Amino acid sequence: MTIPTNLAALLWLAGAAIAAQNVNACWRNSTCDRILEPSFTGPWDKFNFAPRSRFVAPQTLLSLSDGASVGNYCADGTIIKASSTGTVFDFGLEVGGIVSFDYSLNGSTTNASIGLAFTEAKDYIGRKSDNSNGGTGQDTALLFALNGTQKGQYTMPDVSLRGGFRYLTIFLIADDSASVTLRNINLEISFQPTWPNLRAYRGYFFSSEELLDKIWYSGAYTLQTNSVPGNTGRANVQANRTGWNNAAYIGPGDTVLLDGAKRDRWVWIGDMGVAVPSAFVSTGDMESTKNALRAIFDNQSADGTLPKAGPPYLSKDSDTYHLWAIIGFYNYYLYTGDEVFLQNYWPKYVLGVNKILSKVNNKGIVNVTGTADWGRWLYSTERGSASMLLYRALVTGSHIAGWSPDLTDASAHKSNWTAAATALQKSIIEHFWDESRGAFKESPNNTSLYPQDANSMALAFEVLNASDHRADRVSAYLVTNWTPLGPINPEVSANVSTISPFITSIELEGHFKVGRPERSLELIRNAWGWYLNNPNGTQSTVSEGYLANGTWGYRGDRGYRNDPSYVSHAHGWSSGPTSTLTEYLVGLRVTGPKGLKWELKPATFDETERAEAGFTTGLGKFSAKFEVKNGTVRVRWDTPYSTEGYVQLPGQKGMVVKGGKGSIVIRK
Ligand SMILES: *[C@@H]1O[C@H](CO)[C@@H](O)[C@H](O)[C@H]1NC(C)=O
Ligand SMILES: *[C@@H]1O[C@H](CO)[C@@H](O)[C@H](O)[C@H]1NC(C)=O
Ligand SMILES: *[C@@H]1O[C@H](CO)[C@@H](O)[C@H](O)[C@H]1NC(C)=O
Ligand SMILES: *[C@@H]1O[C@H](CO)[C@@H](O)[C@H](O)[C@H]1NC(C)=O
Ligand SMILES: *[C@@H]1O[C@H](CO)[C@@H](O)[C@H](O)[C@H]1NC(C)=O
Ligand SMILES: *[C@@H]1O[C@H](CO)[C@@H](O)[C@H](O)[C@H]1NC(C)=O
Ligand SMILES: *[C@@H]1O[C@H](CO)[C@@H](O)[C@H](O)[C@H]1NC(C)=O
Ligand SMILES: *[C@@H]1O[C@H](CO)[C@@H](O)[C@H](O)[C@H]1NC(C)=O
Ligand SMILES: *[C@@H]1O[C@H](CO)[C@@H](O)[C@H](O)[C@H]1NC(C)=O
Ligand SMILES: *[C@@H]1O[C@H](CO)[C@@H](O)[C@H](O)[C@H]1NC(C)=O
Ligand SMILES: *[C@@H]1O[C@H](CO)[C@@H](O)[C@H](O)[C@H]1NC(C)=O
Ligand SMILES: CC(=O)N[C@H]1CO[C@H](CO)[C@@H](O)[C@@H]1O
Repeated sequence: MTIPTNLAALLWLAGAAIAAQNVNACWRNSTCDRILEPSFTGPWDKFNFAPRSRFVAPQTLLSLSDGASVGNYCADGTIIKASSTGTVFDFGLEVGGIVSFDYSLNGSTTNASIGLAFTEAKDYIGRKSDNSNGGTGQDTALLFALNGTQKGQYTMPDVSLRGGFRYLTIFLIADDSASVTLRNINLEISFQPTWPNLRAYRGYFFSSEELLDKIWYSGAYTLQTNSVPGNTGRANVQANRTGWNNAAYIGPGDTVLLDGAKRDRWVWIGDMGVAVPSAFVSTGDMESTKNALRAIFDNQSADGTLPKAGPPYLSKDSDTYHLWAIIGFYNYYLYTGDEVFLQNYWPKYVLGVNKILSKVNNKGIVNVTGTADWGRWLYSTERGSASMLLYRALVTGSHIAGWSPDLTDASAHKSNWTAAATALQKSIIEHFWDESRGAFKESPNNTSLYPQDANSMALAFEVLNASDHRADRVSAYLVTNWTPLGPINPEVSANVSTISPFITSIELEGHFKVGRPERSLELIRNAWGWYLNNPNGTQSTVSEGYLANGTWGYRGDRGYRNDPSYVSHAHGWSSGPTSTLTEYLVGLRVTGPKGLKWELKPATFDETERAEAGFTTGLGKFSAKFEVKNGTVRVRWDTPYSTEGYVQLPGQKGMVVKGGKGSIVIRK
């Protein structure tokens, strides 16, 4: 069929009008980013969860009693009777922000209120919200008293901004005969505040396996929901107050990367360990990361200690989070090459590295004094993960010092940190390695716990490199913890078998690094695939954690008050598949600041027939693709001319290449 020219022009005009309406639809007064279009467009766009507009309406209505769909949402009017328990509005995916609607009351009552309750998981729909406030009181519902008015418009107050939900239950409290008609229910999305086009990703991923594509995009979308205006964090409401308050200051700038969409809505810097690489390869938003790092480094103690979380919390009791902040600093600089940031924060960075180095004891390993951690139970001050993290911090610190020799004392720091890393690596093997078990112990004197965190980090951080015979034993040990839903994490599972997609994200990188990509891919499909396809989840994000029996009660016995509704369903620390599918399955990775140097090392051609990915730095666009056809593999790449790459295909010799386009065809 050919479209008549005038109709085509009309369609084009209509499209342009829609585009024009969305332009500059940033969050309120935030300064709008200038990027309006994605860096890469193609058939993968259909997997991108991000809404086309900052203003979204619900998609379907559900029955509150059984969660069954009762029809599509219609802006013209939904009648809610006081005699019913309420109606559930399903936005179809995780969203967050400020809800508004027009209401019209039918009934003579002078004492009517409209209630709003929000949940991420479908199994908590009802007249109260899932919990987020951090105290012992319930979040309950927002109640809006009509005070005798019959008609009007309602907009949620700013302090009641709801950062993460998929389901909104609305109900009417009034005489049983009354009803209210709601029109134009509208959500103004508050996340990714500086983006005029929420779909303008700087990266992409696309493969022959749809499940992997969807999982990649669920991680990317999670990071968007975690990038928020700096004045929409959770107020430090403790004790037993009910309700919630999301109007606290959490960090500088217009957009800040925090831990979770619903909660805690604070910068938790350990949570950035996985989130930052995933944000870089997908949305490409590094501004939110920079502001999160500022919130931490700006609040460093004079002795060098970094807080584990940003304002308003600012507690300084975690050496492992201190180390994650140092590693996060490196990641930010690696991906952006932001010299201004590096120059400004170098003295604080050095102070931070040397502070934690001073905690190395006479065994040559870290003896933590700030004992708080990611949620695991705490067994010993000599926990292996702290030394693994320090190893990574020292290696990456010496990279920064080597890349930027003009920084104060760069060469002295480089040689000191390199020497310290080498010594630490030896001490780690001496004190944590258990040859009979083929895995690292929790602490030197503990032969009953072989933690997922330290063992995953040993591989991901190359404490053992791929050629070390011990590396494959660690990879094999990690597999012994697997279930069909993911690995049981021993260090958090003292009482309840629990799965941590955060630590499992590090495990993914570990198996890839030691040449067991099939293990990483199986984990991605099982664990993340299970969550994404769970009808009670958001089906659009990655969750903080869950139990091995397939329910939500992550950490119920470890600070979460046995309240499974407190769990976050959109947590950036669980987005490991997003970075690892790009950086290891496709194998395209930045190895020098801003991508001046990069590598292309596809992990395997046996798992997917095709995989491709791209991302963008200040130097331009990077992309790579492999395709297996009839026994032949064709690998292609395209990178900025000013760069230099290292290309190595599985089982082949590597080669240095100049930036630009290139390709290789090999027999499989
Ligand atoms: C936006 O408005 C808020 C509230 O009025 C104010 O605190 C904030 O500083 C403003 N931000 C910018 C970038 O103007
Ligand atoms: C208002 O309620 C009355 C009594 O229940 C009903 O007959 C009438 O149709 C309702 N009107 C509207 C506009 O819903
Ligand atoms: C108004 O309704 C609320 C909730 O049903 C009730 O607690 C309150 O007593 C009522 N007030 C009046 C004046 O009827
Ligand atoms: C979803 O939640 C409902 C209600 O709690 C439960 O009956 C059902 O088994 C859950 N489904 C899955 C797949 O967990
Ligand atoms: C009713 O009064 C409450 C408390 O003053 C206020 O918050 C609310 O906005 C009022 N509702 C309307 C419709 O004016
Ligand atoms: C909340 O805490 C306050 C202060 O400790 C106490 O007086 C009050 O009874 C508590 N309320 C509930 C509902 O527990
Ligand atoms: C760890 O540090 C604490 C506090 O400084 C100290 O009391 C303890 O002896 C140290 N333990 C080891 C094994 O170094
Ligand atoms: C490097 O280590 C040496 C020996 O411990 C020390 O004297 C020197 O101050 C260190 N340099 C820096 C820049 O910290
Ligand atoms: C190991 O030693 C630490 C003190 O250094 C102690 O707290 C811990 O209980 C010991 N663990 C075991 C399993 O003996
Ligand atoms: C899952 O495990 C939790 C914690 O032990 C328990 O409370 C819950 O009842 C279990 N649920 C199912 C469906 O087995
Ligand atoms: C597949 O490869 C074989 C052997 O190289 C060749 O003979 C055959 O023509 C190829 N088939 C297609 C469809 O390209
Ligand atoms: C006490 C202190 O230095 N607070 C700082 C913490 O970090 C934020 C964000 O950078 C600053 O605004 C505060 O001044």
